[in-house]
Amino acid sequence: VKHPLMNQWTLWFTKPPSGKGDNWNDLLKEVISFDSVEEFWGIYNNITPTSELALKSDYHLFKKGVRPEWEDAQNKHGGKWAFQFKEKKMVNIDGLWLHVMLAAIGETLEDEDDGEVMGVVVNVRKGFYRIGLWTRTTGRPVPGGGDGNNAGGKGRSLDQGKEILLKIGKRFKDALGLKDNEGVEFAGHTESAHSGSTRAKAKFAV
Ligand code: M7G
Repeated sequence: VKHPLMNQWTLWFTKPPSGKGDNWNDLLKEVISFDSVEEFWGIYNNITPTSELALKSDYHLFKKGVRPEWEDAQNKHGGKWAFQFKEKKMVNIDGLWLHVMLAAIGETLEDEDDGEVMGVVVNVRKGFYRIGLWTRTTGRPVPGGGDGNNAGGKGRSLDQGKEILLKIGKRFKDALGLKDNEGVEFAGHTESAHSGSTRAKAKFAV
């Protein structure tokens, strides 16, 4: 028996640069798509744990049809919630990443008609791990909206849009088991792209 997920998901991997001249696009690889709980575990049990990946690797788990890139039509007006775990030896990154993936595919990070969650990401870096959650909007409705429900923030006021993003940020923070004083920060992708790094100035935090 297969237990279907609400959405189809695709796992992506960013491999570390092998030399100079590698650009973002050469390094980003689509791994596999799935739409059931059983397939998820089959994949999870057969891929390298985050804790064993080389520096500059990423896993991205995104809704099928959305590339894990700022440039994707469904991301270009969006942003991300993120938290950096700086004590790499102390943190159970495999457990945290599993928990966040299960929250994503189990659809517990947002309410059914929010249409905000695009995917989740783990970055392996020198000095930290970072887990992120990408959203379709930055709280304001996007041009053209998107498919279905309130996707793209259609028919939302600015206050409602921001409230939904803050709610998602809190659920993400809970999924990561963070303490009150450990804030997850939100930044729009446009700011990230312009600063040349995702360590862009946070727009808000929870
Ligand atoms: P990062 O992996 O988000 O954070 O971005 P880091 O600075 O902690 O490593 C690292 C770099 O990867 C960026 O400065 C970009 O050069 C590239 N990069 C990352 N993302 C998510 C994208 C993307 O969506 N599109 C493009 N074109 N480059 C990206």
